[in-house]
Amino acid sequence: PPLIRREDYRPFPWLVPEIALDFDLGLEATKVTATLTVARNARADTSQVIRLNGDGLQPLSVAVDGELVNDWTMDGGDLMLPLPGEAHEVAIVTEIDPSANSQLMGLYASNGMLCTQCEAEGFRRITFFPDRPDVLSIYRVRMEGPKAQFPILLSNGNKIAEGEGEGGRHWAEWHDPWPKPSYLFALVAGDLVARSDSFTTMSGREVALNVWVRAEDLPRTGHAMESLKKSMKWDEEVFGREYDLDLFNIVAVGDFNMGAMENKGLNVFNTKYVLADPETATDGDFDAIEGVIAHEYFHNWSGNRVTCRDWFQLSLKEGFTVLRDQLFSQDMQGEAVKRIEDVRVLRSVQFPEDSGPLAHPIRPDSFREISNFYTATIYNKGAEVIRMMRTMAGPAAFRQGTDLYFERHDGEAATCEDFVRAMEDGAGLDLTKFRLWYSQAGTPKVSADLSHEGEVATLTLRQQVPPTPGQPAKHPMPVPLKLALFDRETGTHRGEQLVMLDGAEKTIAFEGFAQPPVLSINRSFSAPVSIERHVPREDLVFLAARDDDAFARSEAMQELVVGHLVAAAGEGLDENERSEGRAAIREALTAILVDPGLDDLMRGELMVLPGETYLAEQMLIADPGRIHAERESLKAWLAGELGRELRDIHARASSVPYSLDRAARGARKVKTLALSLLAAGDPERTADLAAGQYDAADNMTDRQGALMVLAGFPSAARTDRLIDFYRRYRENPLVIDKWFSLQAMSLHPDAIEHVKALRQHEDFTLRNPNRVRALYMAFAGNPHAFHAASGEGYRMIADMILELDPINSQTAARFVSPLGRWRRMEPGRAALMRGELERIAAATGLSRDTREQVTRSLG
Ligand code: B3K
Ligand code: ZN
Repeated sequence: PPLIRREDYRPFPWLVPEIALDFDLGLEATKVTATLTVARNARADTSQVIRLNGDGLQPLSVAVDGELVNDWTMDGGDLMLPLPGEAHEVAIVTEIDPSANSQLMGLYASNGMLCTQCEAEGFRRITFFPDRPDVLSIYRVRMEGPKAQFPILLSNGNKIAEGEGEGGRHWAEWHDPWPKPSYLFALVAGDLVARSDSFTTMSGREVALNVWVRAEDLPRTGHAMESLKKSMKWDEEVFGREYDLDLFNIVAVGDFNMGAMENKGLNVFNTKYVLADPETATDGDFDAIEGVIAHEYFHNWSGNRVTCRDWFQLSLKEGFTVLRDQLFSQDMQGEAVKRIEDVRVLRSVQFPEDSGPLAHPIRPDSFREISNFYTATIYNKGAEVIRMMRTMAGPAAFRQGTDLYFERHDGEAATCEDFVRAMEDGAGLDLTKFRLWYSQAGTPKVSADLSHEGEVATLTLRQQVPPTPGQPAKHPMPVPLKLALFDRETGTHRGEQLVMLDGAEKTIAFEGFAQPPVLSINRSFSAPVSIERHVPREDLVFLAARDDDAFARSEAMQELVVGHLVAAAGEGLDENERSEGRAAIREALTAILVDPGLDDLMRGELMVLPGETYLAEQMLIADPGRIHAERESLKAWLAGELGRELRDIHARASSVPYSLDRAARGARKVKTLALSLLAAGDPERTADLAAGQYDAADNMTDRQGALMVLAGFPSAARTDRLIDFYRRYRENPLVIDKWFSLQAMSLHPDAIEHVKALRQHEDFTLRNPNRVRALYMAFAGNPHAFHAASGEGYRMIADMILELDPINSQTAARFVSPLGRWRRMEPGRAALMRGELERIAAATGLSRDTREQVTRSLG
C-alpha cells in the first residue's frame, strides 16, 4: 500500500455543496442512491475527471445531469468519472450488505439494528464520494424500510418529514443545515427507545436530547443524560460554545470499534460508554462515561464546526478535544486526582509509543492506513501540547486564543498551523520555537540538578530529545516547568514559578537559602517530559509527605518506588541498599495511609504503585520477569510491614455506605487497593477478606475489586465467586466483559491457561470488539502472563491477530504494538517477540492496517 504524505496535500478539484442520500434499508441488502451537486473548485487545479472514493463498491448505475452514463472507469476501489462542465449533478446507485460487514466500518448490522461508522474512511464503503475531510456538504437523507424491524430512523440534523409506505414500510427524511465532511455522516435504524430530556442553551434555545438504547437498557441511561447536560453547560461557561441544532441524539451500539463517534447531531456510542448503574458499573465506568460523553459533545465545535483539512491534522481536533474533556472532568471530579490519572495513562501508553518503533509526531508526516494513527500520541500527547500553551498563556489568554480560533475557522477545514497562529494572535504567545512539539516525536528527557553554596541554590536544567524512527537528530524544545523550592525546616515554599527551559541547557540561581532547599519540579505535570531529578532519597520522602501540589506529591512517591525497583530489577541491590530503599518507601507510604488531611480518592492515587510497563520504560533493556518479581516482593514486604494500617483502612472503608459522592467513592477506592496490597503479603487471610467484600457488595466497584483480588490466587473462594459472578450477570454483555478481563489480568500463575480456556468459552466471539479487548487487551497488559519466558503469551497474541485480521483489521492491528516493544527486552524475549512479528508478516492477505504496524514494528 502506498505511503501518503502530508506535504502532498492538494485541495480537491471539485466542491460538493450538497448531497442527497436515499437508503432502501435491509440487513442483508441496502440500496443507496447518492445524488451529488458538484462544481469546480476555483481554488484548486482543474480536472476533467472527478475521483469518487469507493471501497468494495460496484456502481449499479451512474447518471450525470439526469442522463445515464457509462464512460466511467475504476481505479482500485475508486470511481473515475469524466465531467466536462463547470457544475453537474451526479447520481450513483450502489448496493451493500450490512450483515456481512464485520469490519464495522461503513454501514453495518449490530444486534438487528443498522448503524454507521465513517471516520476516517468508512463513508466510501457506503457510496462513492470524495471521502476526505476538506470536502464539506449539506446532507439530506431519506431512509425507508420495514417499520416493525426498524421503527426508529435517525440521521444527522433535524427530521423534516416522515410517513408510512405500503406493506408495513415507513420512511423518514433528515436534513443537516451545517456543511460537514463525509466522516461525520451517520445513520441509525432499529428497534430503540429513548431517555429524553432537554437543555436550554445560553441564548435561550431549547434543545431536545435523547439517549437511544435497546428497551432493556433504558434504566441504565440516567448517568449518560446527566453527563450530557453537564457537558453542554460547561462548554458554554468555560469555552463560550453553544450547541447549534434543536436536537442532539446519542445511540448506544454493542458492536463498535472504539469508544464513540461525534457524528453531527447523532453521536454513536459503544454501549460501554453509555450504560451505567451502581449494580453493574464501577466508579471508573461512571467517570469514563462522563468523560467520553463530554469528549464527543465537545467535538461539535472542536472537530465539527471547525474540522480538519486532512488526516495529518487529526490532533487538531483530537488533542484539543481531549484537553477539553480533561479540563471538564477536572472540574467535575476534582483537579488533582484527574490529573494524576491522565498522566498515568500518558506514561503507561504514550511514553512507550514515543520511545518505540511506532513513534510519530502529533502531526505525522506520512501514513499508509490512517486508522493506525488514532494513537495515544495524537490524542493524549496532543492534549498535553495544547495544555502547555494554556499553561504559558494562563487560562484567560488561552480562552482568547480559542475564541479567535473558532471565530476565524468556523465552517472550515483547518490545520494545526491555523490553531497555533490563532493562539499566537489571540493569546499573545510567540510559538515560533514551540511548533517543534508538532513536528518532533519522542519524549524529551530533562535532567534537573540542584546545587547549593552560601545563600544561593542553583538549578541546572538540561534537555535531550531522543532519536525516533525517521528523526535521528532533534532540536531542543521549549519546556514550561512549574517549580517550587521548599524550606526543609518549615515545610513551606515561597510560591510556585514557571520556568521556561527554552534551549538545551539553562541555569537559574535562587537567592536567600541558608539551607539547601527541596526541589519540587514539573508540578501538575506542566510539560510532558521525563524528569531525571538528581536529589537525595529523603527529599522524595519529604515531598511525598508534604508537597502542597498534589500531583508533585504523588510524583515524589512514584519516583521513590521507581528508583528502588529499577535499581533492584536492573543492576541489583545489596541487602543494605534494599532495606534502605524499602524503609524509605514504607515511611512515605505510612504518611499517606494515615494522613488525616487527605481525602480517600487522593489517598488511593498515592497508594498506586508504578506499573510494570512504566518501570520497563525506565530501563534501557528490561527483563519483565525480574521487574514483576521485584514489584511483587516489594508489595509483599509492604503488606507485612503495614498490615495493620491496611486492614484498618479496609475496615473503615467497608463501613461507608454506597453513594456516588466523593467520600464514598474514595472509600471504595482505598478499600480495594488495601486488599490488593494485603493479598501480596498474606494470600490466605486476604482471600477471606476479599470473599467477604464480594459477598457484602451492593455495587460493582466493590464486587469487581474483590473478585479481581480473588482471581489472583488459587482458592475455593476464587472458583465459587467467579461462577457466582457469571451467573448473576450472564445477560449483561458489559459485565461479562469484566468477567473475561479480570481473569485475563489476574496474578494467578495459570493466567495463560485461563485465557486459553476463555477463548473457547461459549460467550467469546471475535466479532465483538469489546469482547476481544476484554480478553486480549487485558491479557497483553498483564506482564507476568504476556511476558511469560516461554513466549507462549506472545504466541497467543500473534495467533489471535492472524485470526482476527480478516474479520476486523482495525481491531487486530491494535494488538501489534505490545509485540513491537521487543527492542527494549532482554535478548531471550526479544527474539521470541520478533519471531512472532515475523510470523505475522509472512502471512498472506494481511490487511493494510496490520501490515503497516507489523512492518514498522520490525523496521
Ligand atoms: N473521532 C472518533 C474516532 C474515530 C476513530 C476511527 N478509527 C472518536 C473520538 O475521538 O471522539
Ligand atoms: Zn475525539
